[in-house]
Amino acid sequence: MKERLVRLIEAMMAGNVRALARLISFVEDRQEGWKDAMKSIYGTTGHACVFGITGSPGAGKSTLTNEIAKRLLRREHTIGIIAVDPSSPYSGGALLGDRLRMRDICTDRNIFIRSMATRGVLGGLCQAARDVARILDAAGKDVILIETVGVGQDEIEVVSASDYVMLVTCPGQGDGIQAIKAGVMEIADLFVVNKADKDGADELASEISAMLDLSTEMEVKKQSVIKTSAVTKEGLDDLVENLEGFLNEKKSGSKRVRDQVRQEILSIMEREIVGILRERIMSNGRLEGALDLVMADRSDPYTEVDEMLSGYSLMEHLKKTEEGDKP
Ligand SMILES: Nc1nc2c(ncn2[C@@H]2O[C@H](COP(=O)(O)OP(=O)(O)OP(=O)(O)O)[C@@H](O)[C@H]2O)c(=O)[nH]1
Ligand SMILES: [Mg+2]
Repeated sequence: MKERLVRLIEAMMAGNVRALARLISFVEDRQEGWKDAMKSIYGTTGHACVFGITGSPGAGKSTLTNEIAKRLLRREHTIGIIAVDPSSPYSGGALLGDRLRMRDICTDRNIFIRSMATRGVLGGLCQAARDVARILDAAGKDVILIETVGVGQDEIEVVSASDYVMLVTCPGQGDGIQAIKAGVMEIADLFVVNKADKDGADELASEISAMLDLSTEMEVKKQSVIKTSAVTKEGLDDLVENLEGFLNEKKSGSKRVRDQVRQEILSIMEREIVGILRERIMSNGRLEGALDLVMADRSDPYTEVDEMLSGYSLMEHLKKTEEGDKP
């Protein structure tokens, strides 16, 4: 590893905030040596507890993140926040909005906030968020909050990069729990009904509890439903106590860690392979050639992908060899 990188990592470990920011950018931008950096810090990680905070747009995720962070800081935790920005990396509007809402905590030196764009992240948001979370972990943050956007596949993806998932809902979004996307309900460890100062919060909380009673009959997991309000501050301390409960659970050795590392390995591998192939077909004209054929109705995307892949001896190799199959 280059001397400069070694020094950067050392500075980051010693608590230098600028070094932390630079290392994250270095890894995000895939600068030469990024993987060595990840390898070298990996052994120091695994102590932080990562919470994914998801839920419908406008439910209050940023507001709650802010309130949670303030309370955790008071309880002497060090915090990293990863805000996943729904807008394109070129506009930055939503990002600024979130920064403003989080401004109360921006100045605290025990907290580090990082925004990430959902688009343009090569190989997926999930691994990108994971990398950043690992770096924050190495920098000594003991709680990492990942706020995701409430749309698309990204929220499910980020969920798999988290130790625990908090689903934020609020009354007045029309169709009640129908608004909660299938698949997310099962993944959530904690349900928050925010904007409890508004009408309909009690009904929504009961609806969710009832649904959980039905769906968890056969499972051991028992999720809590907590009502909160950023206006009246109701439920916020309760919420933070719940989060600390998860922190302690993680510290005492959660059984999910192995599953997570499995996902991590698969995700890194996918990113590597797809990254190489994607770059290749984009730079050698193969992609555009395939596009021409499909657009002219002379082929279809499935055939083109088969053709592209069969052109690489690597793929043939992977399909038949046993060499790489040794445990
Ligand atoms: N009445 C009331 N308003 C709230 C509460 N919490 C948040 N809000 C308001 O709801 C709006 C959305 O809050 P955000 O925290 O930005 O919600 P979000 O889920 O992060 O939104 P996106 O990131 O855009 O999806 C803001 O105007 C907040 O001031 C609450 O407890 N009660
Ligand atoms: Mg937000």
